[in-house]
Amino acid sequence: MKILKYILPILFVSTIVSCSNDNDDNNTDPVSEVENLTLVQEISNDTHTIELFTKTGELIQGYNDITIRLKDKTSNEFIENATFTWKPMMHMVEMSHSCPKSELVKVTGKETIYNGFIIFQMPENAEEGWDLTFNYTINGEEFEAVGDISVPMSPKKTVTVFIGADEVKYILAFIEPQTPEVAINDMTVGLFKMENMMSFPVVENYKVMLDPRMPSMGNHTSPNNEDLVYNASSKLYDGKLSLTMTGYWKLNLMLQNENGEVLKGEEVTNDNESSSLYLEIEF
Ligand SMILES: [Cu+2]
Repeated sequence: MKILKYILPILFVSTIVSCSNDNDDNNTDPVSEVENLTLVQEISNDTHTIELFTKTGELIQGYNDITIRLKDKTSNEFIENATFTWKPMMHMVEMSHSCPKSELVKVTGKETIYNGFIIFQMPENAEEGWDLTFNYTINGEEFEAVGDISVPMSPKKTVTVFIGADEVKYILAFIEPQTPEVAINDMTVGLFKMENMMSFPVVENYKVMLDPRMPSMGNHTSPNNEDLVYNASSKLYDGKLSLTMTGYWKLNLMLQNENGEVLKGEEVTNDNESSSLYLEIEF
């Protein structure tokens, strides 16, 4: 009896393992490549299912780091050699528009996953919302899949749309740190120009000056912040954000073009407690 008690669980476990191996049609381990991610939803057409993943399992107004897998509905295998374009669209009462996004590319060193980012500058509301179209090619054959997506409002200001002194419409989005710490954090933002309803090119070689403040505590700042400068390899802006305590921080910003002209934002002084250009975090 005592021996049986040990053998039974072993038999049981080995049955599970062999079953899951039998059911796994794919030549790679498809679970491990998304193990730190959560499924948001699937978008399907007649032939394929696209699985959308983020860390939280949700999309939200602002920056979204999105990973996808493409599954063949007939074979249940993940497609490893597709090339993608994607097109987020907000359908508003008066007009439709897209938003800033990266390319959607195969993740280096992975078999089944593709990654990119989308910055939704507006949240959905009762009458207006977003959809996401994927156009993809597999072995020269073209496909399209489109689905509605939910983009609720961010509780903090993580993206801002404004017109600069040069009359250009800009979109500035908070990207990092996603998990702020009481420390000097690496900070990243994205800066884009709204050329028209569909085109949002990256703005290069500007500077974003940073002055984080705690309005609830005498509007104190923090030492050793570094302004955000353009990073040509990521096409984003990197700087240092010093956070000396937890709580609500207003990240006062000033945008400077390549000639050092301020296009938006004001210095924080005793008489001026915040800039008109800012982002927010709370942790
Ligand atoms: Cu909109």
